[in-house]
Order: sequence, then structure tokens, then C-alpha cells
Amino acid sequence: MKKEVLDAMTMTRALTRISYEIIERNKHLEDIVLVGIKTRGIFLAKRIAERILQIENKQLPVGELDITLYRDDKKPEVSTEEASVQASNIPFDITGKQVILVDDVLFTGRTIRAGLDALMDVGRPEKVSVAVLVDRGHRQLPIRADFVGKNIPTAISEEILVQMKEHDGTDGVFIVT
Ligand code: 3GP
Ligand code: 5GP
Ligand code: MG
Repeated sequence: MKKEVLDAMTMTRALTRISYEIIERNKHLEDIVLVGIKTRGIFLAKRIAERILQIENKQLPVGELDITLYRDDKKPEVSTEEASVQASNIPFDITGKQVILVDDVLFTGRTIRAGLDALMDVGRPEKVSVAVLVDRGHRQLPIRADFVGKNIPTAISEEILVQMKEHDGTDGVFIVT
């Protein structure tokens, strides 16, 4: 069964609210960089940057992270060499910056932990925060999100389906049981 929990408009509003929260909590927007985690986190980071540009007329840098190599539970099926080719794209210095890691769903926290590892390999950020569209609970590590689109308590057996125009042709979030 598939039940819609966020429609396109609600999703846009949630991202607009997160954008305002980022602006409110940071006096110096020029110190902030957004880093999206693989597929949908990257599109979300780009949308937040676009919104902040509309609101504040400031373009935040947006980087991309593929944390496959850094996960402790899911090893990539490709060789290390291949994997590093599809790796991350952060074409700016994050040292001394306030990095906001952006992902679609926060679940166990292992992806964010791996993301922190990957970030520390490329620089030394002054601060790292986390923004997610959906927090579905079930954390296995002491990790939390600073900016949340929607908290959606789930059963372990359920799955959150996130659809984004850029990747899926349409916007929406569903609980799949
Ligand atoms: P993403 O790449 O946009 O983050 O496979 C398509 C999407 O489904 C991917 O999203 C993937 O991360 C996500 N996904 C759905 N269920 C799970 C899950 O239980 N674990 C992980 N790691 N990813 C999941
Ligand atoms: P975690 O590492 O916190 O367990 O899971 C977060 C990552 O796995 C995110 O990148 C997210 O895409 C993916 N993920 C985990 N559970 C779900 C889910 O129910 N739905 C979707 N769409 N992605 C999930
Ligand atoms: Mg994801």
C-alpha cells in the first residue's frame, strides 16, 4: 500500500521553511556551504540553494557526496578504483566553513556518519549540520538532524518513497507498506 504523506506543494513549503531556518540561524551566509548526499540529497541541496538565492540574493556553493565507500554496513560491489571515479564532487574548500549535509531520508544515521567521515577527508569544517526532508526515526547512532522537513514515524518494515521532479518526474513523499 502507498500512502501520500507530503504532496508537491507541502514539500516545496517544507524546503522554503528549511531555507528560512538556515538564513535565521546563520548571520554570515557567506560561510555556509551545502553538501548533498548522492541522488536525491543533491537535488534537495540545489533546491535549498535556489530558494536562499531568491530570498537573500546569495548563491551558496553546493557540493556532492557519494558515501558508498564510507559506509560501515554496505560495501560497494564495484572495485575501489571504480568507486572512487563515481565519488564526490566538492569543488571548493570546506575548511573553516559551516557545512550543511543534505539528504532525503534520515533513518539509522549511518549515512550521515559516513558523510562526516568523507567530509573530514577533504577538509576541516568549522561546523557541520544536517538537513533532511524526512526523519523516519530508528536511529542506531547518536546523530540528529538540525533541519527537518517532516518527521514521519515509521515501522521498521515500512519504507519512505521520495520522488523528486529532477529524478522521478514528480514531487511527493509516500509511506509504502
Ligand atoms: P537516494 O539515492 O535518493 O538517496 O534506490 C532509490 C532510493 O531509495 C535511494 O535514494 C535509496 O537511498 C533509497 N532507499 C530506500 N530504502 C532504503 C533503505 O532502506 N536503505 C537505504 N540505504 N536506501 C534506501
Ligand atoms: P540511514 O543511513 O540513516 O539508515 O539512511 C539514510 C539513507 O538511506 C538516505 O540516503 C536515504 O536515501 C536512505 N534511506 C533509508 N531509509 C529510507 C527509506 O525508507 N526511504 C528512502 N527513500 N530512503 C531511505
Ligand atoms: Mg538518500
